[in-house]
Amino acid sequence: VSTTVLGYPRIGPRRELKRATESFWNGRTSAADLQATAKELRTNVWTTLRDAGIEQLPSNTFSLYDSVLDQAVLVGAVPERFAHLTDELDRYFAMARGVEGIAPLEMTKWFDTNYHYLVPELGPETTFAVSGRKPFDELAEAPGSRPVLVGPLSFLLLAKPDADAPKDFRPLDLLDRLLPVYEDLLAQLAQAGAEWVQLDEPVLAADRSAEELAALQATYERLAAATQRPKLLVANYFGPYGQALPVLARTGVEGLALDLVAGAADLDQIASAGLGTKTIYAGLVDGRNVWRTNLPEALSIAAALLGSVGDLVVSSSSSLLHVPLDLAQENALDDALKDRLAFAREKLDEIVVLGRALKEGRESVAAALDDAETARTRELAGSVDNRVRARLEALGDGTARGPATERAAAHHALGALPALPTTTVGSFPQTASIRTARADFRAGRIDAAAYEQRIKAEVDSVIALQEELGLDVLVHGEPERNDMVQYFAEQLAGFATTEHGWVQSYGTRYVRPPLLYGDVSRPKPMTVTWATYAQSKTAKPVKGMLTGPVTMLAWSFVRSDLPLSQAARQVALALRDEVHDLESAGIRYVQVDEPALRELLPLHAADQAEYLEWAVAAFRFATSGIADSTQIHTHMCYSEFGEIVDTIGALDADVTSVEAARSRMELVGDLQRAGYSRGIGPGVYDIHSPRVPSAEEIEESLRLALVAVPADRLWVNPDCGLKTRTYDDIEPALRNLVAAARKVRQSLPAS
Ligand code: THG
Ligand code: ZN
Repeated sequence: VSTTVLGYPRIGPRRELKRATESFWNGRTSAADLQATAKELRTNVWTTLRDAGIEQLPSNTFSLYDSVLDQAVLVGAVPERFAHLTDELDRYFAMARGVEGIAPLEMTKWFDTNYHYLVPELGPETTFAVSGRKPFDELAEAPGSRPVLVGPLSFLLLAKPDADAPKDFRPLDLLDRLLPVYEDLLAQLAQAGAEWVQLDEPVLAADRSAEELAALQATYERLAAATQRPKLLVANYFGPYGQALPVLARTGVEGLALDLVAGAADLDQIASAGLGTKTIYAGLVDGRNVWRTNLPEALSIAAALLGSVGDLVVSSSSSLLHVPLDLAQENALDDALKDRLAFAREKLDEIVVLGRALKEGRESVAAALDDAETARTRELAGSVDNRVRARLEALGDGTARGPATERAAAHHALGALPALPTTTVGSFPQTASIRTARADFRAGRIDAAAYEQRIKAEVDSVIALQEELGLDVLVHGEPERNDMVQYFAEQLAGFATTEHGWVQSYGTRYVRPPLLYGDVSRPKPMTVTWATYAQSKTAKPVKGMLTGPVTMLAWSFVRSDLPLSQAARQVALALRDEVHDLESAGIRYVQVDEPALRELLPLHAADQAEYLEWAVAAFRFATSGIADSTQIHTHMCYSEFGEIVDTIGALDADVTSVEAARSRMELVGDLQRAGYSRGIGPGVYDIHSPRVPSAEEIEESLRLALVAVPADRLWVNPDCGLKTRTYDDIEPALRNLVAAARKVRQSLPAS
């Protein structure tokens, strides 16, 4: 019996990696400075793990940007357009972020987490060869450690065909070309002294075809047959192995890591899977959530496993990358809540306790087990709020609105809008002066009144700009919000927020997910003051802006003692009250964004219908109980709509704005074919690019959209919020957007 983790946060206790990387990008520091900080951060991690008593250290879990990108570079999968960049580090960051005239690799969600990876681009021309020294250098820095690589199957299945690949090309076709490079890597790592290598294969947590399972078997039979290699640990996480477990059991790999939190279903097949000679890395401590482990229960599971496996290593369920670093840094959290939490550092202690209990007997750690049990059962103020539960009960289903046609008629009767109304998705640029004001306020350099004045001045100018541009439905611009989820969590009971609980989202961008620990309620209105202030400055209608229940959950750490569906209903109730209050205050348009609706979609197709049912119900619960004439808008910002086209209709919003610019309005037709019959605002330009679209391009997009959707349902808007842009980009772009809408409007047949 031994102890390990599958990976550890690399960002540093005070986001040192972010600062070092961004200052290198800005040219303020050198590559050597960045590498020195990186090395120091790695050393600190290994020291922390060792000092905590973790026996097997992972290496190569550090990354300057992303581990999938690291793996692409390591096997030489560098697309042609970057080949002329000779400096390794410059090329690496060019692949991550692009450079003048060269687009970066695409970035996409890492399974159902809030982490994003860079998508390798492969084609029939791609050749592979071990390149660079990263895992070898880290192994030299941490002798005796276990290098972690993305496994060959996951690498190929997470990649996409490059732009020149023929239609029938699939990255998996390259398996036979890739495996010799892994054999080479294994040989070199063995030579460098690695006893074990960890090959991450999280794609096994999703549904896999028979062909893919056959590829899995072939891959690991072949790698296991290599003459010179370390012992192989295959690590799947975020779900059970399912059918992949017996497949791998038959190969010669020495170790398998199991996620016994998200993949506890595998426990049923461990005894029969033929693991009697394998080392099982038991992922008993949750790598994805922040609650203390139920140690007595974890210990029983581990003890039961001992009989059916060759050896046992107590581990985290996944890399700890997805949780904040250290609870000890949090000074403002309530003690009783803190007592329930374990961040990455505290999870190490849990793993060590479990390891000791297995080696030296339960009695050796009796005090720690008792303490965990007491903390778990001690009452936590606010975790049950009977008023919330009674209100939910009394409201029942509560998702009904009037028929959509009547709502459209009621709204039309207000006569407020022209055909093809123009609007924006909500946020306006967060200027340096807003950020300064927020920082000054936090640091106590300005008081609440002065801060409010600054924000009001910003709203004034955002409203004035929209009036001058001639937009039809205005927004207040959200200057008071940093991160939307953080903003609402700070105001809702049942949520707590952290000071330093940063988690990497992508590259140098991090988020601080709030902690949803108790029943959720809204002590007072959250957005009404800003919405009505903005409305008081204009005769045009102002749209209220809220974040939907599913997104609030997806981007928070959610309590584990209540089903997600019920937590979602509680958040939805608070939002429903907010929508009602906005309506009472005269706000006739309320947008409830669900950018993360697809993010929580279960990895297994069989679980998806149930999820979508409660997710849709929560959204509808939040947006009903209001007048027919009040318009509900929603916004979603990702391009892979395939799986959820039907869901967009089921949300029953009056208007949905979506990303469509990059796919040339194809989505409009897709939605129409799926029977979607409400208002639609296909984003007419891509805000993620600083390029200003011409009025002619936007006009062409609108005409394309009008082929699929009647004019009385078409809205005109950019494809996402404008928070990350500058006024220099957005002013001319919005001017062209309004001009294009007017032009198309004039050419419509009179109704
Ligand atoms: N909020 C939250 N989660 C998210 C997003 C979000 N997950 C998906 C997607 N959007 C990720 N995108 C980003 C984009 C920008 C930043 C983080 C995630 C970002 N972060 C600031 C930084 O790292 O400097 C810190 C922001 C802050 O002060 O809160 O810029 O929008 N929850
Ligand atoms: Zn968006």
